[in-house]
Amino acid sequence: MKKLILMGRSEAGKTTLTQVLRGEDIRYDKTQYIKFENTLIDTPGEYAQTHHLGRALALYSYEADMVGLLISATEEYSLFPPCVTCMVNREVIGIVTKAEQEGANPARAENWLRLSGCNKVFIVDSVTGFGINELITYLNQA
Ligand SMILES: Nc1nc2c(ncn2[C@@H]2O[C@H](COP(=O)(O)OP(=O)(O)O)[C@@H](O)[C@H]2O)c(=O)[nH]1
Ligand SMILES: [Mg+2]
Repeated sequence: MKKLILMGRSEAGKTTLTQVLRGEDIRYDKTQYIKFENTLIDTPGEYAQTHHLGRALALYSYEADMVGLLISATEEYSLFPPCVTCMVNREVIGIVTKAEQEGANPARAENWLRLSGCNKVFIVDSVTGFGINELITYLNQA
């Protein structure tokens, strides 16, 4: 599987997605540091939410083959600026989480990710399993 680093604000669903991709049970676990385990790198949301820490994320992306930018489908706004994907020389994919949660608007989140430069966007729900197989297939073959 390609080595994937996940970035996005707190509560976007990064840790839950790493648990699902590893085939683990979902349990809440506040991410306090950049966690490198096998092919997945989980990051604290604070790094994406704080201007100068964002640069640390860009640097850390060099540890991975691919960057995943996450936005929850229930989110009211996007943290990622337009065309931000050019900050790193890795493939950047978009991942919309919580797609099947009540009140979700996955199309809006997908649009934000495309504006930020993601050509490929996966729409998933880690709790229901929606879209997870497509993402795993892509990580295994890309
Ligand atoms: N319904 C739904 N809830 C999710 C999903 N992903 C995460 N959550 C919930 O959202 C909360 C924050 O998730 P977490 O993975 O810790 O977010 P992180 O801060 O980005 O690591 C937890 O209560 C998760 O159970 C999803 O795809 N669907
Ligand atoms: Mg986390």
